[in-house]
Amino acid sequence: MTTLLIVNGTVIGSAGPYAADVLVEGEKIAALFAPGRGPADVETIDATGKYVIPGAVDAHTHMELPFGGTFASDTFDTGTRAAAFGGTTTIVDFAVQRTGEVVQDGLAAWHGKAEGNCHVDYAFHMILGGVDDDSLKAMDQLVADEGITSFKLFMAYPGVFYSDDGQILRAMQRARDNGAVIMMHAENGIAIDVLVQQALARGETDPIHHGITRPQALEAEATSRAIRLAEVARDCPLYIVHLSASQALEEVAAARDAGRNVFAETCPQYLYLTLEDQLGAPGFEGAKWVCSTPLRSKHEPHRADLWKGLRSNDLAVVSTDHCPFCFKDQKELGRGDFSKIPNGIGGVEHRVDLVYQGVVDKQLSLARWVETIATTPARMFGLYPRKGVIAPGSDADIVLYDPAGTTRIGVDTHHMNMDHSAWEGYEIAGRVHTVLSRGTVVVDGDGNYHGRKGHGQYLRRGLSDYLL
Ligand code: DUC
Ligand code: ZN
Ligand code: ZN
Ligand code: ZN
Repeated sequence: MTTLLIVNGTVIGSAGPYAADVLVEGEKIAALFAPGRGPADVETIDATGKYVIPGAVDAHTHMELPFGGTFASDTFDTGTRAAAFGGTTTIVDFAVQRTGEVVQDGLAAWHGKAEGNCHVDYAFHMILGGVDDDSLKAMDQLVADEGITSFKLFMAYPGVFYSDDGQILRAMQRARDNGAVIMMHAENGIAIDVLVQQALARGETDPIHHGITRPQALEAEATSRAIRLAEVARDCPLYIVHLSASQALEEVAAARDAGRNVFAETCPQYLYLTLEDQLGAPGFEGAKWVCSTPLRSKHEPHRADLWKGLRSNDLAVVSTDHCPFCFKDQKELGRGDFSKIPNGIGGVEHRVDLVYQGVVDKQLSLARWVETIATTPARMFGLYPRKGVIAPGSDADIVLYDPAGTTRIGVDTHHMNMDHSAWEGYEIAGRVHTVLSRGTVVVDGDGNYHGRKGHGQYLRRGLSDYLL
């Protein structure tokens, strides 16, 4: 059993930073000591000048997601290795029940993709591609037996993942009964499809029309409708995914102020990137920034509002919605028709750094950085206190973060299986230094990789800490 002591670092906890030495025994954190008070004669890692934070938890990834006739380009192997490089030691990916498929068959297929291939620990949410009597029964079984305690529904993508309001209400009622969380892709897909067809009929085929045909009003409307449906389902816990815009945030904030059990996440792309970045890209290259919900205009206050939402806790979590597609042969499927561009941005490697940039920019405290990328996602999805905290008994998933370092993001240095980066040329003041996954150093301070495919284990999750 390995025993090592992380010395001289500054641990970031929910109450803020404090000096402590962290003892790791085997795969667990064994104890915290006042600086210098830990055992002698054990191997040490010197964390002088570093923040010691829990390994980050990305609660929203899509490895190998089938979309628009192709698949997200990261496998569980490449995607979780990239995650490790970026300080993310747990992912919660979305297993998919395709419409017409048995839920458990979809889950088995996802286990087949992930098992033995992951470099860091992983868990699943379940996407319900069709709500009916069988899938409702399957929800109970997944919660009781499979450690899957959250289900994602889509108000977008009619004909593919889409659920209508009746289906949504039934799934919410079932979740209220079995203790699960409902995660919602909140965009009015029926109305969006009308706008898309009208744009194409006018000959508006460029990537920028993806965002223009998904106005924030249709995100806000769907967010509001989901909140009301959850209210009718006796306050089924509702978690809005990839919230991108001010009006949708207002709906969440109003619901929370009214005491509803509603939560939301945003993603780094909405905190930094804009429709104008996409518009400024030459030719068809704007396709690199096609994702749903879409990037929003810099001439509206979305980004400032999202940072404010993270401070106020109206936004509880930052996840990536990591859904990479290569430009060549994948994004290019939509040349001449933006609606055929596979939707998604790859970012699983960069969330810890990009949210840390918010600390540098005085948008977030250190404690809030750690909460939004690690502690709250762990608590929200039933992984706490095994994950998301530096505490005795927790898994020794630990990141040493160097605030004096620099991170340059680009296709030449990233580890994701993508031929471009949505963040090309970004430079961040701060760097992931050392990464431990269950007591094993997987990335050392010089950036060398010591992890391996198969080290990552499947995590059966408990119920959310946020159930009423
Ligand atoms: N949005 C994306 O950008 N990609 C995958 C699915 C989704 O909802
Ligand atoms: Zn979505
Ligand atoms: Zn509020
Ligand atoms: Zn997603």
